[in-house]
Amino acid sequence: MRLFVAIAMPDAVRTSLEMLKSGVPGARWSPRENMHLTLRFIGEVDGRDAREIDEALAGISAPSLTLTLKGTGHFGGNNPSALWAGVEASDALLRLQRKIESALQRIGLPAEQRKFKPHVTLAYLRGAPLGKVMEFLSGHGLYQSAPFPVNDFTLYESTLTPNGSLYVPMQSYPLA
Ligand code: 2AM
Repeated sequence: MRLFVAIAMPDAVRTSLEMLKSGVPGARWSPRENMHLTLRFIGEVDGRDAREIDEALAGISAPSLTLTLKGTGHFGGNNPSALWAGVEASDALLRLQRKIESALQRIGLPAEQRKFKPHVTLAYLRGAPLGKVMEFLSGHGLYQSAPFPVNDFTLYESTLTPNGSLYVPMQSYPLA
């Protein structure tokens, strides 16, 4: 199974993100139920590893936090591959991400090579005109969600379907 660890977006935040989802031809907008902030992508593991991962995550002790989504951006430079909403800088979020990273390394997962760039993916792009992407970004640069509490994080299973990825929450872990 293909796993990742993420923070699910509260309903009100999903609603605010829904309003961003238009104006870019070639965008495959993320369905409302998929909206999340990835803390750690794990990838393909077997059942035994999944149990170890679950135990490692259950052993994490970290405080609950407050986050605010802020601004929009894209990945892929001049050949945009994704649009996302950004996250206002949060030391508590970075500390949580580091705890998850070290807990997973302790049970033998290879270190994440990519720098952590907190974001909520809004759309994957294929052949979207750069001008439209830039218009989207300048039009939504001031996007900001209300601050929201984060009281847990979740281990998700990602299943590929003909209609895109389906993200199924497997287990949530409370923050203190
Ligand atoms: P994305 O939202 O930027 O696409 C489930 O696929 C989640 O894991 C998504 O949030 C995705 O990030 C992230 N993800 C998928 N593949 C990844 C990879 N190889 N490295 C890091 N994160 C990945």
